[in-house]
Amino acid sequence: SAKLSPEKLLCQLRDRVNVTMIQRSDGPFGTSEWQQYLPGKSLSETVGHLGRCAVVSSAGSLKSSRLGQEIDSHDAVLRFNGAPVRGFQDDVGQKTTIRLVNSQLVTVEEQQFLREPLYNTGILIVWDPAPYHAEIHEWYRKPDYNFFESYKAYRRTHPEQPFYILNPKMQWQLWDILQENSLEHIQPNPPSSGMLGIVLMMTLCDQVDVYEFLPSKRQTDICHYYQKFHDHACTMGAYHPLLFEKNLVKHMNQGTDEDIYTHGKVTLPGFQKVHC
Ligand code: NCC
Repeated sequence: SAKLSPEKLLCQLRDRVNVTMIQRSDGPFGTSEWQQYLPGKSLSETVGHLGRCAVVSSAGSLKSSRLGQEIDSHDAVLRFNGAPVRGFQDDVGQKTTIRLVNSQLVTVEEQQFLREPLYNTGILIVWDPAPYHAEIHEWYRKPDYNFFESYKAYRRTHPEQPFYILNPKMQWQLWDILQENSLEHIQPNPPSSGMLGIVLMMTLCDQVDVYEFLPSKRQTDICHYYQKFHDHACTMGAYHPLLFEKNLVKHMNQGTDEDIYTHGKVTLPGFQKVHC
């Protein structure tokens, strides 16, 4: 159902989605208080140039996949929210280079977030479902979840660990492209952490292998590989426009359908490798 050719779509994503982290120069974050909390180095300075990267969805279909070694063979691995590695290495690997978490987790599950060692590995990035194309001051006054105090508390206890705040304009630039390339009207909710993470890694890496975002032959109603909870909506979407995200990613896949079926694997080029 996508309207643009895969090549044009990649160019649109590269040219219109500005993946940036909140910096000192961003309006309300220019205070001397925020200076102490925001990381001094930019994300690209922190990670450097990355070759092959893996994005690991949290889907139940990762269970018994035995993809761990393949995932760990990448230069960098992105994981989401509370997705664990301990006890699941055979299926999901053990390397965590970046962990993308939503503001709900940082706020509602604050005590776990501040205490669990799971979060102490790699670079953390938090994102918040800001209102559609809201101006940064407006968002700062009224974030979806007020995670700022929890962010500061985490930074005080882990000052050496890089921890960024995703600039929320990115998610709506991405949503606009999702909408333009879908025949149906999409609910105005931001893309899932999974889709945001895929585009984030396309800005940092030469190649991005995404695991179990498009479900393999192991597709299941079990929501997460680390829980017993069943919910069809985890894979197909309810709040997030997941089905549209998955169609878009399928359209840009440079790997084979066989790789999707056996490994749940999609291969996307990094934006630096895209010629427009
Ligand atoms: O479930 P969640 O996502 O943490 O999963 C991370 C990303 O993996 C992809 N996924 C997951 C399960 C599945 N069966 N298929 C998939 O493709 C999706 O791309 C998903 O984004 C989120 O996007 O942040 C989300 O977060 C959870 C929850 O807030 C966190 O896990 C923290 O506890 C949301 N669940 C609830 O609010 C109950 C979920 O809707 C979206």
